[in-house]
Amino acid sequence: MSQFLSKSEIRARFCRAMSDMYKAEVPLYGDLMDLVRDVNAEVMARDPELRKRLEAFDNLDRISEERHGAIRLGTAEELFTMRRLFAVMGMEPVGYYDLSVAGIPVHSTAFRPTQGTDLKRSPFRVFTSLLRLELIEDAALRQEAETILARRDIFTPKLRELIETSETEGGLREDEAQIFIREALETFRWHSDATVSEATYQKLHDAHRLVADVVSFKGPHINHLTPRTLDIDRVQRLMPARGITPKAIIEGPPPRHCPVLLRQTSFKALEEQIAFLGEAGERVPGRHTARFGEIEQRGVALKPKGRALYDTLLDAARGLAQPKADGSNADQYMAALSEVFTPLPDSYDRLRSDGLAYFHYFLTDKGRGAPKADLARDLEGLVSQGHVGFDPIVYEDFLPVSAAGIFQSNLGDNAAKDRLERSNRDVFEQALGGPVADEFALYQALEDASIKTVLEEVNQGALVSQ
Ligand code: OOG
Ligand code: NI
Repeated sequence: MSQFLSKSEIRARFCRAMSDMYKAEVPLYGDLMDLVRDVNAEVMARDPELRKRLEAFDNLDRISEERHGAIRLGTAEELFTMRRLFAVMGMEPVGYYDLSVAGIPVHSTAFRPTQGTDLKRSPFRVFTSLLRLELIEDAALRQEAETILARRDIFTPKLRELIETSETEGGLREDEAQIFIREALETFRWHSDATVSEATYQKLHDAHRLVADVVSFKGPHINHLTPRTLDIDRVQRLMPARGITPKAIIEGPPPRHCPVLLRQTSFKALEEQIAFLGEAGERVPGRHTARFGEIEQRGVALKPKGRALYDTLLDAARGLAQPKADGSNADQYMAALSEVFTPLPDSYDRLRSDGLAYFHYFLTDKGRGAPKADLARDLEGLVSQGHVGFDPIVYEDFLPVSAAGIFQSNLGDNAAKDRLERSNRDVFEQALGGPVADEFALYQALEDASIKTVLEEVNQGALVSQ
């Protein structure tokens, strides 16, 4: 039992190690982190109430830490082993994202912690995509890509061994966990030496830029990390002054008093020096664009009814002004977004009473001090008496339209936008080796658990009189 390091502790340490590695690999990402930290400090200085709330419910030292990263895998076996790797850190696959609708040849899930206490310790998650090789039309090229991918092993032997140890023993000890983190980093590390010739790279690149990114390298380099910001609009505005070029618009809902779901923006991927494989094994200099930095700001998780409304409103906004990659209509799009979103109530009271969002319920001080006989027996009664309060449950997942926007801004403006043949969730889950969890069920379980606790507290010692 206690001989094992907790899975959350391993995840938190891994997240920090990955952050250090990525800052060293992509210095501009370090600049973005500095900006995020400065803006977060400013926001807290401006808003002492917020600072107090964050102090109570979060860890102030960790406010600006990474909340997610992303990788792209090439084969079913890689996805299968990746699920086992993330399980060592208490991360399970949640949700299925079909990016084919936006012309991106991948389907994806998010590996993340699912329990309240684990999310609190470290909410770090990894958006994980599997390339859909079947979409390469040229049969010879598809075959070539498959052969190249079959040759690589993205996991070190020691890592494979420790994944198995964790599975059979139920966890890793301190010394094993340290080695696990070190070996796992190898999987996510950048390799500037391509495993293919320039000609092969070009063919893969012409099929789709993502295909070249996944197939041409030794491993699934982490392609971005994403810290949390307390004011995403401000960071977006300040990026250029720090020499960082932001994508044209912030993805997700408009700015609101009561934030919902997820807002995110990124800086454009950098063009980096790489080396192709020459005919006689020599290195041929080249360039590749893949890695970037992102920021996110999360709000309350929406119930299916709220989410359906969000999807409808987002569609409507995009109908009014399709955001252009060059940013020329960014203001127009943001204005349309704010305008169109007015039907989604901007108060937690309404979001709750209309059944649009998930909340965590708790006994208030007033409720705690009240004579038992005065307490209502049902949740709504308790809430209207002020004996029970509620806090928004934070959205922990991703949004397919937003993810497509992040992908596209980093694949260059000429990335294909045609719809592709729809992806197949069964194929994905077969590769994964199990089903992905349903995000709505997870939020509902968190809400239900808080209601159960509150009602138990209310009923404790109370006479059951009938
Ligand atoms: C993943 C892009 C999606 C997000 O935050 O929605 C994503 C990728 O580029 O591999 O990270
Ligand atoms: Ni991301």
